Amino acid sequence: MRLSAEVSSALDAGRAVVALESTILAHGLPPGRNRTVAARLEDVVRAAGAVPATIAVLRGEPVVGLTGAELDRVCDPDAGLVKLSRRDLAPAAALGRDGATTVAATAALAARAGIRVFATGGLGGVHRGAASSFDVSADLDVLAGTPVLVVCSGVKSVLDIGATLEALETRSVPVLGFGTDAFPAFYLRESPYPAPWRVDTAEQAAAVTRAHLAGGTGGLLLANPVPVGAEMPRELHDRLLADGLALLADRAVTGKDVTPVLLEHFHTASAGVSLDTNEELVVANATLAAAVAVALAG
Ligand code: PSU
Ligand code: MN
Repeated sequence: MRLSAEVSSALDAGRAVVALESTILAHGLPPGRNRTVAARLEDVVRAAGAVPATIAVLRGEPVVGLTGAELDRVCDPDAGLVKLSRRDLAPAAALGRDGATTVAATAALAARAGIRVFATGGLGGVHRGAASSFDVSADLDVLAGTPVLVVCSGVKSVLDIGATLEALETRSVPVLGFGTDAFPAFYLRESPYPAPWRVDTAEQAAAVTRAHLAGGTGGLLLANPVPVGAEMPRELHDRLLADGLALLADRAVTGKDVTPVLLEHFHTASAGVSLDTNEELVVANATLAAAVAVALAG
């Protein structure tokens, strides 16, 4: 594993560092837009007083703290990065491949590097129909066993949100709503499900994180609703979701392609509305994650 000099010296000095994932860049956002989002995420983390560490695997080597040129590569569709969950890290390393890391893989590498706070868009979870497909994201099991705070906007409404919350309870993962009593639904500020705990400040989130990580069992989730002005109109959202689920069935999409295909459907069928929502929520999460990391370091 290679840490950038900036990330490594920040960690040595006990300064705030925020991990960022690369699957959202390589497989969650369209080319071009992904690079501007990557830069914006790093900018807001820095503006809040923390050091960004975007994580990916390049030529088999896990890199924590990508350079600008490495971000260009991750965001280049012609570079052909594969989507790497945690189970894919050893094959990618041994075979010298380039890959973008999901929440599961990023959390594992971040924790190995000593980073305690990680920002993303949405956590993977239990898919609709999981009772027969068994499609449950590795993000859940990995979070349960990895000492890191994941800051996200809940889980995508394309998932079975209730079942995902049940799975998080089973795995003893604390779930905190940030300034909300409702668990957020990614494109929408509220799902029909309550957030098990509520915090209203970065300091409170840091205190809970410190307490949970001291227990040594694993990670936790801070669910931050998409900013008010950036939420998708609910009717548009519900229509795209219904069409997207039908499209998955028509094309028999399964496995790791489900999330990227659904995200792309939302982005194209909404003519970019969902893209703006996605960008604003992940930027807000990176900003909040930096504030929590600063509070934790202080
Ligand atoms: N959040 C986003 N865009 C994404 C993802 C999350 O805003 O592309 C990615 C994350 O990397 C997450 C993955 O780990 O989707 C979940 O994929 P799967 O359902 O195949 O585990
Ligand atoms: Mn899956």
